[in-house]
Amino acid sequence: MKITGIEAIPYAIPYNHPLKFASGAVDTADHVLVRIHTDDGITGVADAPPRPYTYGETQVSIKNIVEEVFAPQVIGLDPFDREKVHAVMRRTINNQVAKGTVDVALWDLAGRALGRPVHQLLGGWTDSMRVSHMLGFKPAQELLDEALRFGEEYGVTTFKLKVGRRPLSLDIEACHVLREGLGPDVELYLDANRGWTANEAMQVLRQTDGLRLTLLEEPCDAKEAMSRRRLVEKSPIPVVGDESVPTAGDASRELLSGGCNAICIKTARSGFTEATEILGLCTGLGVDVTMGNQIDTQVGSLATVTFGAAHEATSRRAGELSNFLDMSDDLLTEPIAIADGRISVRNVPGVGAEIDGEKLSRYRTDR
Ligand code: MUC
Ligand code: MG
Repeated sequence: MKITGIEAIPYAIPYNHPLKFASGAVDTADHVLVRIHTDDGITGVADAPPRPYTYGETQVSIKNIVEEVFAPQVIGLDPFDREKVHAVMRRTINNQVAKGTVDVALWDLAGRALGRPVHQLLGGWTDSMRVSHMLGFKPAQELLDEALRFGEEYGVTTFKLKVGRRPLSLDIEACHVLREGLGPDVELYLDANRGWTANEAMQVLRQTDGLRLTLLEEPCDAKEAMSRRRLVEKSPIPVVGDESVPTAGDASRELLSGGCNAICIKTARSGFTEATEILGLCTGLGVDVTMGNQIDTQVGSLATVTFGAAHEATSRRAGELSNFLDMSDDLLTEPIAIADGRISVRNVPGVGAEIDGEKLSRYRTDR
């Protein structure tokens, strides 16, 4: 089998409820759908969410790098020779989301060609993942209302609160209101997207002591190495690296230098291949992992479930899988359902994302 073409299709689907966080905000899913075609007529598909404020990539840059830089060197290769495709992509630095999306599309293609679900090819540990819902910036009472609604409607019992605001009292109050309103059994953890300094993060930890928060993600910029290390040493809860660790090399640097002691894995920026390397590093070192969300569509969320459910360590904690619910529409022919707080893998060949052609025509922005 040979790769005959790669399409990177820009599209835009508005959000009904924008998500705001310390490093940015999303009100439209202006993503890129990547399709890899072969001479066998089999096509692999994956979704790229550009996050300029996190990785510097845009919708235009992802389309360009995939179609103009990667595609000419990858066309003609066997899609099963993934390492050769990665060798091509390694010649371009950064561009993690573009690379990760090509990788997921290759795995999807492989699954379709072999007639096997990719969650099985990757590890086949379980068939569903518990869902964690990400709460963006809002007044405390609105956060509580949203969390209660997710509990009632979907059975979700784990929430990641976006923090990193100033004054710190905004987030401290939100933590207290959520814990009081949700009761002791709901899991709550924080993600500051580098919004604070390490010392501010310490102050928040002191003032939320007793609220049983479980994780603190990307509290400050990991480049502030000395203060970040001090925070990691003193924090009573694991400090999770997210945007500081898109590659296995980044993860090993941050873990070994004490910049974090847990890792957020995101298939959107690491694909399945590099996510597997990061996971191996973490399980080898005895470090906890979470399956993160890059504010993914349903196509992207299926990739996260596929990888997360494939391995024991990634399915231990709830994965961040529900923010597509805030979108006005999506591209799948069959929407993802959240039942009893869980999302199931799709037992079909590939990752399971069947794209609705009519919807893609409606939302694509290149025609
Ligand atoms: C997260 O976990 O940080 C926000 C920006 C981004 O790239 O991902 C999201 C969620
Ligand atoms: Mg994060």
